[in-house]
Amino acid sequence: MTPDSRIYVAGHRGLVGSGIWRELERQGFKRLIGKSHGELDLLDVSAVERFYANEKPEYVFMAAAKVGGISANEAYPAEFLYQNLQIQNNLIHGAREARVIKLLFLGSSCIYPKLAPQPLKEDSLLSGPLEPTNQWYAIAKIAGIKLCQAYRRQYGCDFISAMPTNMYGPNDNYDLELSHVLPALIRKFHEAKVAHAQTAVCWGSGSPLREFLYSDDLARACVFLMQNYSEEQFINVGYGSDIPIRDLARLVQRIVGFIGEILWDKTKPDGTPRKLMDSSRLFALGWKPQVDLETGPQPGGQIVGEIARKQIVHRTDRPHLIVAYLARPGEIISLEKNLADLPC
Ligand code: GFB
Repeated sequence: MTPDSRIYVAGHRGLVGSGIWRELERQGFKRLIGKSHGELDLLDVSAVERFYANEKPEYVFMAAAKVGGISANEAYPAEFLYQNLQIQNNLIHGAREARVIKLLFLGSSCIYPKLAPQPLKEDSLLSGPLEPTNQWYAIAKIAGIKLCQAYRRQYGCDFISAMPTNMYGPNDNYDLELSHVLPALIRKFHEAKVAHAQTAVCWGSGSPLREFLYSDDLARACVFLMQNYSEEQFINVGYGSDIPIRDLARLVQRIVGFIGEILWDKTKPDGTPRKLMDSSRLFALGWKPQVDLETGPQPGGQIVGEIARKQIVHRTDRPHLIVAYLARPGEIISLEKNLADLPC
C-alpha cells in the first residue's frame, strides 16, 4: 500500500472497522473509502458490484459483519449465518471481479472447536465440534476463510484472513441483551452504582476464560498483515493471556466502584470454557499488542480504569441514548449510541 492507494474499509463505523480507519489515517493513507449501511447494503450483490465498479478500491479490509455477544448469537442464528455468508460472498467475489490487489478477511476465535487444545493453534480448525451458542457465526466465518483460500488457489487472488480474539474499544455495542461481556459489565455495574443497587446480575457461572484485545491493537495488526503477509494460512490475532469472567467482573466492579454483590444467573449460557489464542505465528512476524486490559503501558490501556474514574458510561436525559466515553491512547473520546440503531 502507498499513501495514495484506494483503500476500502467495510464496516468503518464499527468497533473493528473504525479502529482500522483511525490506524490508516494515522499512518498517512489518504484515499480511504467508507460507506454507511444507508449508502451501501452489503447484502445486495448488485449494489456491491456497482460499488466496486464505481469506487475501484485497490485494498479491502473486511470488518463488516453481523456480530454480537453470546445471547445475540443464540437468539438470531438465521441472521448470523445468512447475513455473514452473504456479506462475505459479495465482498470477496466482488473483489476478484474488480481485480482488487489485496483483501483482508476478518474472522473470530469462535471458528475453533469448543474443546480444542489451548492455546488455540491455527491447525486446530475443523478438528472437532463447534461451541453450540455461536456455531452459526463460526460456520459463516469458516466459509469466509475457505473462500479466500479457494480464490487464492484457483485465481491467484492475494486474499488473506486474520482471526481476532474477543475485542473491546470505541464504538462497541452497549445493549445489555446483544453486547459482548465487557461493555455489558461496564454498563451493568455503572447503572447499579448510580441506582445504589444492592446487587448486579452477571451471566453464567463466571468460570469461562476469555482473552481480550483492544481494537487499536487489532487495527495495527490488520494494517501490518496487509503490508507484510500474503499466505493462504489464516493467522490468529490475540493478546496472549486470558482472564476468568468472574475475575473480569470483579475488576470492572472495583474500578467502577460498585460496592454491592455480584449475582450469577446460571440460566444464562457460559459458552465455550476457554478460547485463548496461540498468536505466536503473528508475534514471530514482528507484531505485538500494546494495550493492556487494566493498567497497560499506555493511557489507552487504562480503558476500564478511565471509565470508572470519569464515570464514563451513563444514561442521558434522553432515555433512548446511552453515552459511552472510552479511553484510547492519549485521549478520552465520547460517543453516543442510539439503542434503536443497534444491530438486531
Ligand atoms: O462476550 P460474550 O457475550 O461472548 O460472553 P463469547 C463471554 C462470557 O461472559 C460468557 C459471560 O461466559 C457469558 O456468559 N457473561 C457474564 C456475560 N455476564 C455477561 C453479560 O452481562 N453479557 C454477556 N454478553 N456475557 C462470542 C461469540 O462468544 O465471542 C461471538 O458469541 C464472537 O460469536 C465473540 O465469536 C468473539 O465470548 O462467549
